[in-house]
Amino acid sequence: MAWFRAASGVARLALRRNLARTPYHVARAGALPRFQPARCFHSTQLRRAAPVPRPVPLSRLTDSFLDGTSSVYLEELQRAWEADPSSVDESWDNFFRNFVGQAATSPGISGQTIQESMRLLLLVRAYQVNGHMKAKLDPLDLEEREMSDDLDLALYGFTEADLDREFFLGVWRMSGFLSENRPVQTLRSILERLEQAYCGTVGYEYMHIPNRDQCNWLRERIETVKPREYSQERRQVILDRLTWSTLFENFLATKWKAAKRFGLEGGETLIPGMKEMFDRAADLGVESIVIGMPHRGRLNVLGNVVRKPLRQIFSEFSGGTKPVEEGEGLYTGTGDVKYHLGTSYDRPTRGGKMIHLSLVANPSHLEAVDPVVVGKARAKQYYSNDIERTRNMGVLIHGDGSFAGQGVVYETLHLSALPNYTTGGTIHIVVNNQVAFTTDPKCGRSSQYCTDVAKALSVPIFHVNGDDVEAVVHVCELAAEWRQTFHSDVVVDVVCYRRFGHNEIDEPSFTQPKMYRVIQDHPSALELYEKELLESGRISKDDVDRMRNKVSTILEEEFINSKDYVPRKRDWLSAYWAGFKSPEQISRIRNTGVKPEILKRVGQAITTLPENFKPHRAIKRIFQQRAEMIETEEGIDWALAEALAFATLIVEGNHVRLSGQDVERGTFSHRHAVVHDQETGEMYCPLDHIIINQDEEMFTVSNSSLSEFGVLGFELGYSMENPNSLVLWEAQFGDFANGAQVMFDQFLSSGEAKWLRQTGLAVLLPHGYDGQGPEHSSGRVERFLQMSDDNPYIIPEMDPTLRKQIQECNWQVVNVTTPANYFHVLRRQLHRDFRKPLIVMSPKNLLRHKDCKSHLSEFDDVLGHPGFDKQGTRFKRLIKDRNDHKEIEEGIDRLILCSGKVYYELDEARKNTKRNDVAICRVEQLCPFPYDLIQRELKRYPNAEIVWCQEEPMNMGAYSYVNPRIYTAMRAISRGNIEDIKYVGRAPSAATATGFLSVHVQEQKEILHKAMQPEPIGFPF
Ligand SMILES: Cc1ncc(C[n+]2csc(CCOP(=O)(O)OP(=O)(O)O)c2C)c(N)n1
Ligand SMILES: [Mg+2]
Repeated sequence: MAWFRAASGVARLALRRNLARTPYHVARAGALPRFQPARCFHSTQLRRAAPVPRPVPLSRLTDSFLDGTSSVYLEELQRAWEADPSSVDESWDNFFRNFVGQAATSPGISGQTIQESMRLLLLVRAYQVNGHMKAKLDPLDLEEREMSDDLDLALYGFTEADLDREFFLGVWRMSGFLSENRPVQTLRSILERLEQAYCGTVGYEYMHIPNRDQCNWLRERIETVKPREYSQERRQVILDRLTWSTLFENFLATKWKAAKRFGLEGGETLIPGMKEMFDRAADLGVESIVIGMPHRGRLNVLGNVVRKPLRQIFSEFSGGTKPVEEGEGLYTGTGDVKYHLGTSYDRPTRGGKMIHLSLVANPSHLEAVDPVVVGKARAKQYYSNDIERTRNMGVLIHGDGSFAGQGVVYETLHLSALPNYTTGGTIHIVVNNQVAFTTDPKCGRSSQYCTDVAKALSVPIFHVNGDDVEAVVHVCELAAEWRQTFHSDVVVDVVCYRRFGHNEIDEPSFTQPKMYRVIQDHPSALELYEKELLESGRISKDDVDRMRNKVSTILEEEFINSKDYVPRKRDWLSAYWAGFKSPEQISRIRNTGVKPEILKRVGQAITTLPENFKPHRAIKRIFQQRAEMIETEEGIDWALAEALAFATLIVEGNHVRLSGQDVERGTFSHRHAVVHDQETGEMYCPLDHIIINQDEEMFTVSNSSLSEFGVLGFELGYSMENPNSLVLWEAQFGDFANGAQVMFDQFLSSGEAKWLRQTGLAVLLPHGYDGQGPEHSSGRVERFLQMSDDNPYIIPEMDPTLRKQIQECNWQVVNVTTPANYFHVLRRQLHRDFRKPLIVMSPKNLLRHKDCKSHLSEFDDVLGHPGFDKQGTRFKRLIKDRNDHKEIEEGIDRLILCSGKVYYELDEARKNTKRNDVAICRVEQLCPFPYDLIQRELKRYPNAEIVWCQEEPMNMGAYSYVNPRIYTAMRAISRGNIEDIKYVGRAPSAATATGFLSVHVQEQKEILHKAMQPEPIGFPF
């Protein structure tokens, strides 16, 4: 086999050099005219002089090519083969059969030089790498791109005169073209094969994938001997699906001429492509697909792929009707435009299986739904025990502009292979209509393809001409096969066009006149396919007409039925959510205390490390201290309280998942949810060992990639799948959450109102002023409060048994100050019959604060214990003053209302100043506002000056939120007016905090000083 080795060694070297060249589009920029339609592979005009080859006839090849002894070996092998062809390896059999047999009669081969052999290999390789550059991808044929001269024969020293010479390509250990048993071919036929495989209506990009098996797998499918051929039956199905796709848009266009629908015209082959992809995926074991997509063609996908009833789509198109009253519990929310709505259906596949499809609702913000879909797919895998990740998958549809432009695309792609985020591959389909609103690709991206961002992953990208429906179907199927085989992402780039404007009332010729002149006369993909099938006699005109008539008739019927369509009660909660309450149905408030024996038992589990485990010395001490806290029941700190909340939820059968940057250890080195053996590096997660045979993923804590948008979106999607889970995302520092602002604005704060979907996602945002500068102090609580939808001037029903305040509010914002209260607020997320997002301004220095400790009795449900209120042990929305004040305390001169860690500083200052006439109450739940408890405290201190104290500047923090609400509470009990609410805190500021520690210290001192000053505080401060 030395011949093989030697030859492939030389070739590898040459290839590596070839591949290492600077990318042509960079290296050659400026050297060539900008748009050179260099599509001519038969060119005899050499653009660049090729090095003159020094011919060495193959027949004379001896030791210079084969190493020393191998020529002898070859002769022996040949003799053996002549005696018995089966006595040698199959590849040698091929070699001798083709090469030796013909050598005598074929002057072409005998003249083949080593250099030519090498160059031929390079040529084949060049097609594999760059063939896509020459593929006929643009249906409009307007595409102007630089052609790689790698595909120019002249570069390899060949001329037209060589085209009919026969060449021996070799039998290589590589799938596809180079492995075939037909090594002797004319150069013309070699080129034809390469052109057919790589330069047709599909352009394959896969040579950036380093995995040899994966490349071989693709080559086997790309470099096939026979061109792709669908059966008559398949063609009928494809035509039928394309007819549905096309006539659906036509129908909408005629019925609602001026309505925005972001039609798919120009990209109609997406529908047959998707359907065939799903059918193929179902054949290969996929049972459920989560789909995310933007506006373009969404209605078509809803109707034709997901099979949302057409009458419902048409009814919504006509303005829709709000669901009719059907007894208690009807909640319609604020609704959303038709092209944002999600839905889910079970639909049969061509192969006779059923597949569950859910299209996730999404906002206008392009690509924001990407991580949500992936997170939801991952959750489906967890709940269905889909260990191989082959039964549930995510499919994302993108626009060309947004795929290239939006950073969240990259953030999502980069989750794809992370152990705690992978879904075994997302299939991406880009509806590449070569324009984004009014912007041309050349102004919208710096890369050659809109899909180039995906090359950051080692995944294949299939570019396909959207006018060739069979090619679209082919690559869609191939994508499904790839995903099911290699469990990784894959991209299908459907190069199409947009027949009309960005929406139906836009005029595209204002900005793309040339393109639209061509589009005007361009036949639809359906017309092209019908023509092709008619001309080849594969289908009759009658069949075509029958198909069109059938579709038109059904569309008409559904349109008529849409007029009487009455939406059903609610289309929102999937199977897992049965019994969960809408904001209009009362959910009983439950206690969150836990039996003491359970607390003890789980407490021991989470503080015990395996016997032979060797943790870091400091960690060992921390675990010892935690064990003591459980043992003595005293001094439970933040991290242990959190672990107790997680552990008790797990004992109750819930799934707990915490993700974010560095959450395993904790940014502030406080959590240590995963401990590392200092000798072996082994990891141990105590919370994985709460119950016997605990499922590995039941508790998941995972450091994430350094992405806020992507990871928060992922967790949001994850949380929406099943209510029996506490899903948490923690920001490194609270302010970094603004990198995920779209998630807060468009999903978390408004998703239930717009789309009737609930989530109990908890978001932990480290917050607090401790002199770390402007970027690590504030979690920007004001932003979350500003987005809260509770009315500042109306006190809702506050009776404990009738209270729906939280249900009616869009989310909860808390700033908790005790470990026990943190424990209860986390547990409360699941101990209710509805789900609501929870924003927690979480502490930093309270993690180790000497006074920020709780007694175990505050966690339990024992009557008479300190946590036990009138109703039992629950999260305290407000913590009254530490002093054991009676129902009325007339001697208190000042009531300070505050939230968060400033409480401890105020308390300290009160002690230092001996201001026993000052009461300090902690508003632990800012939103929705605890009117009842505020009023209780106002009544308790009838003579007190009312002060809101915060560390944040006046234009930040909770001040703007609480001010009108405190006033509303006061007004309801006839207690003063808005000017009676005094402000103590930092002055308005552009930056959240000073960068100078000394200034911080001074400011903090002043706040405390003012809060305790003996003289009354002026208005407003
Ligand atoms: C994040 C974001 N920025 C801007 C917009 C406004 N906008 C809506 S559609 C669109 C063009 C999208 O182009 P492309 O992704 O190519 O999709 P197409 O409409 O061509 O299908 C723009 C800029 C948006 N919806 N979302
Ligand atoms: Mg576009």
